[in-house]
Amino acid sequence: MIWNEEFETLPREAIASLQAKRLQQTAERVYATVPFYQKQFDKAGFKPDQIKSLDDLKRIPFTLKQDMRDNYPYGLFAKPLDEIVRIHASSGTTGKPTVVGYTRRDIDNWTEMMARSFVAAGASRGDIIHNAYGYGLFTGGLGAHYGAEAIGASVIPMSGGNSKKQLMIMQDFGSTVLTCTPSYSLYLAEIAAEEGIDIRKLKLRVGILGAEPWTEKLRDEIQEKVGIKAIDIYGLSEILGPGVGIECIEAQNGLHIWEDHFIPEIIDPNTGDILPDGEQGELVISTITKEGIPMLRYRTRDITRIIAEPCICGRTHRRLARMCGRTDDMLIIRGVNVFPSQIESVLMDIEGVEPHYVLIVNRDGNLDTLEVQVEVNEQTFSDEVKVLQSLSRTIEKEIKDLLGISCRIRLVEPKTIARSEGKAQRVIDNRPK
Ligand code: DLL
Repeated sequence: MIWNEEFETLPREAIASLQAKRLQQTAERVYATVPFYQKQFDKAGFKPDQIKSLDDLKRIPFTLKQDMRDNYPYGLFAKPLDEIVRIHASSGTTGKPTVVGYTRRDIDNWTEMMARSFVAAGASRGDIIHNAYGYGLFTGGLGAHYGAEAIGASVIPMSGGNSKKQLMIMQDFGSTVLTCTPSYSLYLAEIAAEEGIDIRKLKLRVGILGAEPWTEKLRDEIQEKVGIKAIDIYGLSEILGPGVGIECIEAQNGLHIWEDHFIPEIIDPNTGDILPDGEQGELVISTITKEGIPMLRYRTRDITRIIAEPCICGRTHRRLARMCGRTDDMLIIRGVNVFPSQIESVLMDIEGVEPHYVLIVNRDGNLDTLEVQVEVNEQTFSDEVKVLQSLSRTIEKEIKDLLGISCRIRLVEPKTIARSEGKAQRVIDNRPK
């Protein structure tokens, strides 16, 4: 099923010409209304009316998270506040949040994109959507909520937290679709088991999971433990919130990015050079319909690649491969680049190991050290020391083989690593900045 047949299956040439037209309109608008963009264009030495084709996009300078911080809170808004009907913010790890504003039309477009996303993930009218993304400044809760209503499904606005109650509602109300972070879906499965509920036997059919990096292996684990089809959904507040891209249930391979609203590019994060389709690098997104806070060439810091090949589902919008992490989550350990997702893949391949881990980085003298704390299941934990030692050695060796770095493995008891109701924290970096 496709929500908006006309736009989701537009021929590629039609997408390109729509993008060029909308890009030019956006550039004209931000030049006229946002001093930051005016300066950016002037610095680059050209005027928005010189944007004639998509090829001219590369002349526009990048916009960075720092630019949002420098213009806190409303400096990048392209509309006066009396046209802004909603404000969201992302907390960020340091300092002030990043603030975004939506006009009425922005909310309508977001709702449309989330409606497309739900349908792509196999949801429809008649579904009972259990929305456990947080409601509040975070975009997940309300973003998913509006889209779910738009397709005519019944939404349960659970928000995060209170996991036992979540399970009771799920059971009693007959929830069929779960929306939350991948890590929280596993946590719910764990609480269900403690409560003596077989979560696999509930009516849940699909999970629309995102807001944090996860691996293909974790997907297998979730599908198995929660008994659902797990669909990856991507988004970020600076650009929209959830629904920038989603996997279709037919292929479960790559996230269609709604190209009538966004233009994706992949760049080399070190040089800023644009990379061809298929090559991995940092995702840069330009919004071409947003009114409240349009973003031109926003550097997302998310690492992915563009899949340009047509998809079996019939949608013509290109796909982004599963995000493999963020440039700022990449750990450099003794000169080696390490993404937490690489370690996750290793761990998930090993028998007896649970999908709960944390990476702890320290500096010992001049040397970076990495400790991988990972939970093992009950049975393994009660095994003899010999067995545990051998398991540690296996993990250490697999990581060394894959990444070329030595690390210390600490196997911990089940349920000792902190669970999260939202985004999981997988890295603790204690090195001096
Ligand atoms: O996480 C929006 C969202 C809500 C997306 C619900 C999906 C579902 P922020 O809090 O601004 O917005 O965080 C955005 O989260 O730049 C990525 O680094 C990460 N992220 C989001 N979705 C995925 C995903 C929401 N599917 C940041 N895979 C982004 C990997 C993801 N990382």
